[in-house]
Amino acid sequence: MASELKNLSEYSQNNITDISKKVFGIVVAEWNSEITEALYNGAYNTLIKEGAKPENIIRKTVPGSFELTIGSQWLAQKKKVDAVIAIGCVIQGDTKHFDFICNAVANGITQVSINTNKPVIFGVLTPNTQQQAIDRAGGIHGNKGDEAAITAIKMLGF
Ligand code: DLZ
Repeated sequence: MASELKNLSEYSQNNITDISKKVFGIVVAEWNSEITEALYNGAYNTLIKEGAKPENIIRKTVPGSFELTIGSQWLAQKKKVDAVIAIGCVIQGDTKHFDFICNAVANGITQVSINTNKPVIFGVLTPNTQQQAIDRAGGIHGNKGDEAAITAIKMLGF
């Protein structure tokens, strides 16, 4: 059971929440865009598959993962938005940038979620290598964008 919960990409809906009237914000970081676009496509397609309307999915793009916090806040503050998904990919490098960015976005979107009282989902990959990112953006470990979308839906059914 625990291992099943490690990967929601195979998740198939039979329990939930009608999301046909729910509005989703997705904020996407441009850094490592080949990865973040794959994550975005996974999240978008999963929301559509589960019943969201295309016109109810609002996408915004920010330069890097560090900016996901303010991007999430701008979306979450919109009255009509029910949940936000923050998508980024921070790859470990030789400097401390990785730690600063990862900590900032994890803490930042947590604060946005608490302050706006809306789910803000952490769809940020923090791999050691590009290959680990590819493996999680539609590769052998599924697509974490799908999982972020399912997490948002589950939170709306809370
Ligand atoms: C500067 C930087 C670096 C080194 N690496 C990444 C990364 O791997 N992933 C990512 O999303 N963004 C990175 N950035 C950019 C920062 O998130 C941010 O956009 C800049 O520091 C400007 O605030």
